[in-house]
Amino acid sequence: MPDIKDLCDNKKCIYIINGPNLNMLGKREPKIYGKLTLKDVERDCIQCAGELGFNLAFHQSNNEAHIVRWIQKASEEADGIIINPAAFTHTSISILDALKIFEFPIIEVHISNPHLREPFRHHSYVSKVATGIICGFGTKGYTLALHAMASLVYGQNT
Ligand code: CA2
Repeated sequence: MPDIKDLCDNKKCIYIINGPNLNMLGKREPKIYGKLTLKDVERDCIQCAGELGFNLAFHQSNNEAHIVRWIQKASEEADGIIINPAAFTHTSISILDALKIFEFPIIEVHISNPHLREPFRHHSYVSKVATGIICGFGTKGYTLALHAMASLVYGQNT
């Protein structure tokens, strides 16, 4: 019996989830996070996802509960999660627990390289369940993650 989602649309669905303060991208701290706004990043991801044959849901929240809810929704309808949990990377067991339920690839993205920064950024709860991690490539890390996701979900290099 085919899944209801496959009957409506047989494209793979990828969720990109962003954590707190990433709505400030391009507006503050350009030396660390670059000049592009989150809207610019979303536009680039929509284009890249289209080229890779994905449907894309792109979210940002400053609220941990919203992020947990999106991960739970992804468990019902997504084929992969790309997540930059921002500061929740280093603190959130509830995001880790939500991700543990997700059965498909998870790619953790960081714009900066947290390992070159303060010691409190060196530990990530999300890395415990991430299939792979991309960090230190600026906002380009998101489209790099989409390409990596394509090779994971289609089982080939694209
Ligand atoms: O490098 C990353 O992507 C981080 O996830 C960004 C988080 C930080 O807590 C992590 O350690 C590494 C912070 C996001 C804050 O984003 C801002 C963007 C522009 C201006 C101010 C904050």
